[in-house]
Amino acid sequence: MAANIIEDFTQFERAGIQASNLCAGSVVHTKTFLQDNGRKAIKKLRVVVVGCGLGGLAAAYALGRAGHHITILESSPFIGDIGAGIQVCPNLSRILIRWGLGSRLRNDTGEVIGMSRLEGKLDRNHGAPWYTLHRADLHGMLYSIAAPYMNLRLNSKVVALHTENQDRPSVTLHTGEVIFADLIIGADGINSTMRNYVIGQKNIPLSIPTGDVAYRVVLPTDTFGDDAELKALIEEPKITCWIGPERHVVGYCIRERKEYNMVLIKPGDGHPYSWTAEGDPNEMRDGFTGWDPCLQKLLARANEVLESKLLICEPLDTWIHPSGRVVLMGDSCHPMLPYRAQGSAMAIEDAVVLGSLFSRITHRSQIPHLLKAYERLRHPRVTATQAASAKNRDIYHVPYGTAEQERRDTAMKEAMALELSSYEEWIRNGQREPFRSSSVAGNQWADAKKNDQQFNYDPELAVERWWDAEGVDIVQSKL
Ligand SMILES: Cc1cc2nc3c(=O)[nH]c(=O)nc-3n(C[C@H](O)[C@H](O)[C@H](O)COP(=O)(O)OP(=O)(O)OC[C@H]3O[C@@H](n4cnc5c(N)ncnc54)[C@H](O)[C@@H]3O)c2cc1C
Ligand SMILES: *[C@@H]1O[C@H](CO)[C@@H](O)[C@H](O)[C@H]1NC(C)=O
Ligand SMILES: *[C@@H]1O[C@H](CO)[C@@H](O)[C@H](O)[C@H]1NC(C)=O
Ligand SMILES: *[C@H]1O[C@H](CO)[C@@H](O)[C@H](O)[C@H]1NC(C)=O
Repeated sequence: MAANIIEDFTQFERAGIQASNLCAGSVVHTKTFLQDNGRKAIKKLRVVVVGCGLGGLAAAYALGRAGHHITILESSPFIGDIGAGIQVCPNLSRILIRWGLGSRLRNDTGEVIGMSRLEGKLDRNHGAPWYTLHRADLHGMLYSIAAPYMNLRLNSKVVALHTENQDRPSVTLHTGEVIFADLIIGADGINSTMRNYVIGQKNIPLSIPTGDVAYRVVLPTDTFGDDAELKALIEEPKITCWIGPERHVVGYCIRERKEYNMVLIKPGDGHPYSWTAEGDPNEMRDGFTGWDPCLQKLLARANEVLESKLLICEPLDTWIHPSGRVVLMGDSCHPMLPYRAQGSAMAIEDAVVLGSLFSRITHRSQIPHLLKAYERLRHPRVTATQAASAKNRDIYHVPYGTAEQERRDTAMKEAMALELSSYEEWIRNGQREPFRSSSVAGNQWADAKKNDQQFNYDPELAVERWWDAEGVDIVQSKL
């Protein structure tokens, strides 16, 4: 199977256009590769991107390729090896492959997930594989493609936004330096400064706590020694999920299986807004006593853990500053609970849509209209994804010994059986399973309709549709 995937995706990259046609019977996208067609904007803008995270880098690449002049302002003094594992779902891997990162995802750092339920099937149905990798490695890949298009300024913390002069908004750095632009993009993550300015200083809606804390652990797999149970976790590519009342754990390999990454979620407090704060390994272990002995063995090996408080906000009414020249993307405007592995995908999709829209600009007066289109195209999808992520929390965390638990477990087993049988069917026929909206409520991952919605969305195609329907007129009438 693995060999097939690799072959398919070499072909996928080479074939370039019509990538999704590789998956027989899947939604066929004929107009892919819009960015790769190399459309350059007629009006070149000076764009300031605040924040050099995954979303900011993706925006620098997408907008830079479209011909705009990009400056990224990043508060951190260095770009380093921070964070832990991250999942790259089909919708995101499709974008990254399109951006020429397929071979690096494959042979450098990415770990194709071939769990029987996902292997082949996702690949076929959604036209792109599922990877797990270290956030720093994904960041490094995006950096390498964005570098030619951007002026990155580290140690540049943005402390204020000014929009008095509507055509020339500016940001002020901690040093007092003022930087002007035609368009400013807030990609400054969950503890966003730009958000305060865009939606109004007083209103910080991120204060809804979920009551959960997340721990992140990365274990070198050479510490697994000869333990057969632990080695089984890493022998085949897979994502393992342990679920129980009010808590769950997700584990998978990264970095050519040299590291095993785990995210553990339980009730608790944790450090708000931080990806780097350390937690107490014993406190973490205490939350999982009596669980699967295999998990206990893993946790016993954890000397260092990262800890953060899980936060979510109500969907913001708007992501656009009233001036129409400043906009938010990624975690700054739609942080995700990590229950459906979509935070990075949503940020990078935002970037694709911005890049594709702004490759069509012919006059500066069109900026507010294109930002409105961006919001209209992205807001419903992102809001639905936030809700699906939150729903997984309810499904995973039901109390033991309740009717709810029984229902969930039965549903999950049925879903698993269904998945396995349709997988076998697919192998037999070499075809996509018939589209089926699963009646199974237990496992959103096994719900064909939900997976289709989540993973078949193509942000460039969404822009193309909008452009054909109304974009052309709006933009032309503003000439
Ligand atoms: C250090 C770090 C580690 C992470 N680790 C993980 C992980 O292990 N697993 C996971 O699922 N997600 C992790 N995330 C979050 C994940 O990257 C995001 O959820 C997702 O990719 C959305 O990306 P984003 O670009 O919107 O925000 P982020 O990736 O969070 O990037 C925001 C960037 O803006 C910078 N910034 C913030 N404020 C300012 C300011 N005022 N001026 C200038 N720059 C500013 C930050 O330093 C950061 O580089 C991490 C984020 C960070 C910053
Ligand atoms: C992939 O691996 C091969 C062999 O190790 C190496 O030569 C090549 O440079 C790698 N490709 C990328 C894009 O990293
Ligand atoms: C969040 O941002 C504020 C303002 O820049 C800063 O004072 C605070 O330390 C940040 N919090 C974290 C956890 O980084
Ligand atoms: C990626 O997954 C998210 C989450 O479901 C979904 O909303 C999005 O449409 C997907 N993107 C693609 C390109 O499939």
